[in-house]
Amino acid sequence: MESTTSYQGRIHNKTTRVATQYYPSFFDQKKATDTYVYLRDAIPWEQGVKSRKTGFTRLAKPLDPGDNKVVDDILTEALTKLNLVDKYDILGIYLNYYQDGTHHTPAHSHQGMTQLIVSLGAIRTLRVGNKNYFLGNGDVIIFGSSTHSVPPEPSLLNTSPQFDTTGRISIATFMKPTTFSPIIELTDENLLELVKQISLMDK
Ligand SMILES: O=C(O)CCC(=O)C(=O)O
Ligand SMILES: [Fe+2]
Repeated sequence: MESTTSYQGRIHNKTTRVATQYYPSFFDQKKATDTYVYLRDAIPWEQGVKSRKTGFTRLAKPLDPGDNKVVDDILTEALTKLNLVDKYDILGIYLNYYQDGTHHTPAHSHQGMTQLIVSLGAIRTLRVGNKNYFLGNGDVIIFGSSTHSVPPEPSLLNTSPQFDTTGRISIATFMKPTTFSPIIELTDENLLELVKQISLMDK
């Protein structure tokens, strides 16, 4: 039993470790600002997840792929430019709306997920593990199952040099690697396996 557990642990660590990749100004300012304004005004925002400690945290809206064309298009553009379209499936989308510096996201993690975040509007700190990223209008970041948070910034007035707002909207995207990867590393072993499968199909 014990060996099974540690074996699974090894596989788990191997498949879920994702290095954090930060892309400042991934989207141009006009596109980022237009998307912020559209989402701010068009989304029927709900009270986000409540924290046991602080109560209200932020406004939010869970979406599935296909629910909102603007969100789908911006995510497709990000995944296409990063050459990740074939590598990940989007399992869910969570929009967060921080209207001012009191709105925040407590520390949490998503086990086994890769998270891609598009940040729109005011600059806010995203803490991933023990590193701080100052996400601005149009930035994109990708990270794995590390603990992360958006701490309150009570002194926030207008931190966006390009954009007059204290509000921030994040498009948080939960992804898993596709089970079928078109990139198969050809080794002697899997070549042999492939030949066996093909000869079985012939029968
Ligand atoms: O707003 C952010 O950048 C983070 C949001 C987040 O972690 C989440 O929705 O799971
Ligand atoms: Fe998260």
